[in-house]
This record gives sequence, structure tokens and C-alpha cells, in this order.
Amino acid sequence: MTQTLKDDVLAALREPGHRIPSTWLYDQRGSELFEAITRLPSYYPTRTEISILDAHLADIAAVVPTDSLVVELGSGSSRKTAPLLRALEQPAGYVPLDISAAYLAEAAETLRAQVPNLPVHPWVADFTTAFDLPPDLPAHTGRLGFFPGSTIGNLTAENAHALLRHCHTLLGDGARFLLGIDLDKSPEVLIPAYDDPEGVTAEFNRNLLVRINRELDANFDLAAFRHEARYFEDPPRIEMHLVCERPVSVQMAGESFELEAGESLHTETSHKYSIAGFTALAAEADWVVSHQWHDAESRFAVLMMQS
Ligand code: AVJ
Repeated sequence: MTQTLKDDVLAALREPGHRIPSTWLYDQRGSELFEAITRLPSYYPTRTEISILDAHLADIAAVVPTDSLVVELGSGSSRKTAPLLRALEQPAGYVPLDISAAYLAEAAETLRAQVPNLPVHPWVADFTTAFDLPPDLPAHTGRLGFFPGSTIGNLTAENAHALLRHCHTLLGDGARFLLGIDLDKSPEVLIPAYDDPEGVTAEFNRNLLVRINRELDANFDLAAFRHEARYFEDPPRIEMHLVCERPVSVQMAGESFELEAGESLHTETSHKYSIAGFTALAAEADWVVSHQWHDAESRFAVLMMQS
């Protein structure tokens, strides 16, 4: 992945597979649409993860040492983070990491109001690459990483490994890491989660073209692209595509590109795991899964790991 939208879109248009990194889906509008997705009946991950966390907060808190510094990868949905922080015994502080400064500042304010008297140190960082922690952290005895939402599933196995390894170093000896993963399941459940009858996910996906047209002065014809969610078995994953319904010509940055009918832009991959498979992936980065919790239908799992 390169660092600008322009370079990433040009590379995607030039190369077969036409893959655009999924981080570009999350502009202001994209983040709002994702928030709407998390409340859709067919999108089970968010509410399932929240119900697992709610049901097991006391067990989770029991394995986190007093005085831990909580480091969240992402700026935190108050539906998940505030209850966790309230359940922990005397957390030393909370460090939300996010790539968007504006979103981060807003989320930090919300959290400060929900969990009074907790030092909050928001820090702008891109956790898909190597990142640091802020200076001047409050004194703490150990660190707890928190990475909910199965966001790790958007990374390739190679990048997920690199992230787990980096967190191992960053969080240090004796660290704990609480992480949510979406489990592999029937495409009959998975496809509607990523292609809802309300059409919100389609709009979320198509918003990427709106963004590209606006920010890069491109001329993608939105009417020519159809949202599609595809399930693959090996490795288990959902891919989101924008499929050309007819031949499309796109002009951008002084260049012209032709896409054939049936070709698609690949905008996101969402890996689905087995608990055993993820445990093995974590072990390669020296994390040991100490506890696991899942819902009655085994749709989603929350894992506690130790360094
Ligand atoms: C934000 C990565 C958890 O993969 O389920 C939801 C993103 N994309 N619907 C996921 C997403 C389409 C979501 N994550």
C-alpha cells in the first residue's frame, strides 16, 4: 500500500485485480455509513460482539492487572469501550489510536464524559503500519491492547502477523490483548451481512467512487457499478467488489482507463477465522490465547491473549 488515495487508485486501475485498500472507504460519509451498517439486522458482528463483551465483562476484568494502561486500535465505539473501561479495576489511562484526528478528538471527548476521572491520551496513528505510543503516559504497571470489531480481518495474513508482532513489542512483557474476530460461517448468513436488503452496504461501497470523483477530480460513472459481496472458502473471507455492468471509461489525473463489463474494483476483504486458526496466527507472533468467549451460535469470538 502507498500512502495517498491518488497513488492507490492509479495503481488499482493499472493492475489486474484492481484492489483499492479498504481504509479509503472511511471518509466522513463512509464512517457514518459504516456506523449505520453496525445497526442493520443482517449485520450481526457488532451487536454479537457487544453482547459477548457485556456478558463476560467481569471475567475479562478479572484477568487484567490493576493499573493497566488500555491501548485501543481505533478510536473506540462508546458502545464497547466505555463498558470495558468501567469494568476494569483502576485502569491507569486510555490511549485511543486513530488515523483521523477529527474523529479521534470527538471520540475522546465522548469517552471522557462517559468515564470520568480517567486520563485519556488520544494519539493519531495508522495502525496498519508501524506506530508509536504518545510520550508522557501516566504511570502504569502493564498494558492491555484492545482491538474489537474484527478489524484485523481487513488485513492480509502477512499484515495481520506484522501487526500482532508490532503490538507484542509495543505493549511489552506481561501485556494482555483483547481482540474480536468474526468466525467463519455459512454464506447464507455472511452474504446478507455484506449485502443488506436496505442497500446501506452498497451505498458504503459506492461512496468510495463518490470520494474518488470529488477528491481526485475523476469521472467514475456511478450508475455503471453494482455492489457485490463475494464469499470465498480458502482462506474464508468476504470480498466487496464494485462490478462494471457495462464497459466503462474513466479519466483521472490526465490518464484514461478502460474497464470491461464484468470486471470489478475490489474494495475490501474481510477475513473470517476459526478460533484454532487465529490462535495459530497469534502464536506466530508470540501471543498465547488464554481465554475465549463466543455467542451461542459461534458467530463471533472475543479472545484474551497474553504476551
Ligand atoms: C470494520 C472491518 C469490521 O469487515 O465487517 C462492514 C467493515 N465492510 N461491512 C467488516 C465492513 C462492509 C467491517 N469492519
